[in-house]
Amino acid sequence: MKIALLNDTHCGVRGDMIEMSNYQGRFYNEVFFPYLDEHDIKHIIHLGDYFDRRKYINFASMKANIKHFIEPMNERGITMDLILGNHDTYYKNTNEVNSPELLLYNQPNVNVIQECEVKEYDGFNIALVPWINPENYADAVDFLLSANASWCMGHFEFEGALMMPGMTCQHGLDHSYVKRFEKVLSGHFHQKSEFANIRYLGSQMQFTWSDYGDNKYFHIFDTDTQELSPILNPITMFEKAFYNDEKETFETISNADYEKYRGKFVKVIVVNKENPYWFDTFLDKLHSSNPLHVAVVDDNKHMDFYGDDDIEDIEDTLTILNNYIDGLEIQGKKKPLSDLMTSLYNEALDEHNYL
Ligand SMILES: [Mn+2]
Repeated sequence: MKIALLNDTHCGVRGDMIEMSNYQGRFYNEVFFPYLDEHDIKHIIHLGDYFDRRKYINFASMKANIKHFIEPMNERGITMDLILGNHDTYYKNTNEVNSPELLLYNQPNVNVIQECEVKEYDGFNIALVPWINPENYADAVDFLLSANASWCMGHFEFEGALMMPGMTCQHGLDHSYVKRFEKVLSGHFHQKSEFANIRYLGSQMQFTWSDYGDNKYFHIFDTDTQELSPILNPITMFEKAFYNDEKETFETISNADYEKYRGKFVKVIVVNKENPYWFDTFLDKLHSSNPLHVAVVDDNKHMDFYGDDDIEDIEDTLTILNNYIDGLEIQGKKKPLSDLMTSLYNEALDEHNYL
């Protein structure tokens, strides 16, 4: 049988932001359920973090989730095993109080996995492991070392796994506890990655700037062939617009396609801004497409605050960078390098806006 895998869908994400629940709805409605319909898939395993906030949810998010996910699932006769993730549990040291059990108890098609168990899917055994905490740690390790299954799915924090680009998890479960499995699939970290026999599937949707540029997938697991197929979610929430009017004319700026920014978080990264009027036109056009949020990242604008002769010899970071590049012996490559450094620098300035 074919099973659809979801993980880290985080109902209520970004402080129950309504635009985010609309985005989640678009994923279910335009991408996920049409695929399940087309391939006649009737079962889902969710690898944890169904809800976003550990202690509460806003009624509008809950209602939207029922409309966007639970009702379409029920209408199709689809069932779901829902493994608890860390965001689904109220306390950090036990899974005893958890939102899926409390909020989805009246959903007959949803089976909440609160304890480790081996479940058989059409003759194929899969070990299902909810979030490991101090209370269930010993039992979970026993289970991992003895479960009668070759594949394991859960919500794991493994030491050495990739948390986000460039950052590795320094604590967590030793992955030698799961080495006897052929494959371990996990939710938790939203960036997809693979190490040893462990595969972090990555989230299906973009929730923060850390997800920018990261292709998001849900997965189909075939119990007959043990084949795992990623299916792309093409809908994004985070876009960057690199502004460089050296490469443009007023016409190309006026006639560019701004529709792709509609309803999204947009970062405008200024590489080169020679003509203020053109830049204003660019921003007007961008805003007319109704983006959700626009941040302009432009270090050049700080220059406007100076102009005072007293501080004339203080060099800003970009000037230092550009002077350095200027001194390099790389004929003909200085300009593209300088543009790249400016764009990276401006982007880095804004990185604390992560999350
Ligand atoms: Mn998560």
